[in-house]
Amino acid sequence: MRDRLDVLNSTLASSLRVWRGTMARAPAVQPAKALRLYEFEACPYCRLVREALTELDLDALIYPTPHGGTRFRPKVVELGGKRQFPFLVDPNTGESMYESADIIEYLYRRYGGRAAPARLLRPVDVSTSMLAAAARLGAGARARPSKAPRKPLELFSFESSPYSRRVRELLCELELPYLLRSTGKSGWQDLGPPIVRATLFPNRPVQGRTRTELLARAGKVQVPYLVDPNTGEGMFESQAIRAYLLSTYAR
Ligand SMILES: N[C@@H](CCC(=O)N[C@@H](CS)C(=O)NCC(=O)O)C(=O)O
Repeated sequence: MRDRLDVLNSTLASSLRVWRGTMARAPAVQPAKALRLYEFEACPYCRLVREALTELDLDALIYPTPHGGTRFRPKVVELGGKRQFPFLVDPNTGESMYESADIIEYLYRRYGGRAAPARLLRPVDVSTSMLAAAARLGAGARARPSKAPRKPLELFSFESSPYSRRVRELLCELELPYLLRSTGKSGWQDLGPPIVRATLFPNRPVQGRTRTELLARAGKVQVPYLVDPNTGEGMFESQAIRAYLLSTYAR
């Protein structure tokens, strides 16, 4: 019951952002080396950057920096000089930057081959992202004690996915770094849960960079899908993934 309510609440958070961070369009250029993003789930500005990652179909190494976190917060001060999030490092160009609007602009121009969406709606974006964070009642805001993994985990997810959000929030609270595999939808036929797609469009071939990869690796296209290279585990289902993360990494 608690889990169902939480999924419902996560759906509300996505609705407050009018489901931005759902559809993906292939980038003009794929970065050769993974982008690095220092951020936390409950941060409204970070959410705007994560939406852009989905919409640009870009993967990124996520270094979670929740309040009270000690694993990656100091690194941001060391690299950029101040404690502010999001903070992007692009090892392909040597660029690093604060400010969500600048990061989004940079990602669109450098990798999207197109201009970023106009900033006219920026106040609306920021305020609805704040409302979405408030709706989540502090999930993905504060660090909890955890064991550090040897290698980053890997998560197939798209920003607005209500189930994926619950996994990302826990990864964030446990300060577990992960390679975010952007798994945005490739067309309107992909909208809705996997079961709807399978019923309405059973013969539609799977499309999209990570979607085809997910099908080949795990046998179906559903997010979240977590891979833990430290233990060899690979699993679907947000509830099972959360239970796994808690039993493996929480102290
Ligand atoms: N204008 C900045 C605002 C960023 C900002 O205020 N971030 C907050 C988190 S939402 C922060 O870094 N707070 C310091 C902290 O969490 O310790 C942007 O758009 O990136």
